[in-house]
Amino acid sequence: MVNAWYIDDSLREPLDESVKRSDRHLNPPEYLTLDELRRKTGVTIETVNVDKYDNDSDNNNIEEELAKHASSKGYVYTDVLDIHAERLDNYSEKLRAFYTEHLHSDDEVRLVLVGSAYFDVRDIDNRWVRIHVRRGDQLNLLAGTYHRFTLDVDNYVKLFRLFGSKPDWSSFNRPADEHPARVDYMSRAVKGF
Ligand code: KMT
Ligand code: NI
Repeated sequence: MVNAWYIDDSLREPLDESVKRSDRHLNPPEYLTLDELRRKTGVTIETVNVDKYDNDSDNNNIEEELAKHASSKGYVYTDVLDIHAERLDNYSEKLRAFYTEHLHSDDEVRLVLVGSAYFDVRDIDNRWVRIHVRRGDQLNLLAGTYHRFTLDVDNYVKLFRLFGSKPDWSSFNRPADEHPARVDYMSRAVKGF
């Protein structure tokens, strides 16, 4: 089950790594239900039974099985991102870019295979919402959503990435208010998504 909450944004960036990766709750904590999360940010969460894909009869690996499943749902490209210091090239640089507030022209869809992490998204009132995702959680983030990503204190996540069209790896750092995806996102936001 995914938890989402408003974070205490009173501390100025750049933050110590330990603060950045903490839950950063308000006092008292202010959680959002999944319905509030959708209405305030456009983010939806699906739960995928990843264990099912781990134990398939053809002895294919989980990534192949998930890719087949994704293709049946209309995704045209998938890959795996293993966010581990020794296995991911340019690890620190990538983490720095992921934590820089940005948006994309396409939806960002991420399924957690192993570990856990935080996705922070801006809500319609420009407040940061922190979403804690774990194995089996699939986060669907609309094109044009301002967001950022960080590992949590457990320091490891393996993500399955799903793309509805040919991957476009560009990120547009904030401010990108004139970006067509942002303009479109804002017009959906006023209608409550
Ligand atoms: C991105 O665009 O890749 C991100 O926002 C980082 C989260 S997925 C590693
Ligand atoms: Ni992104």
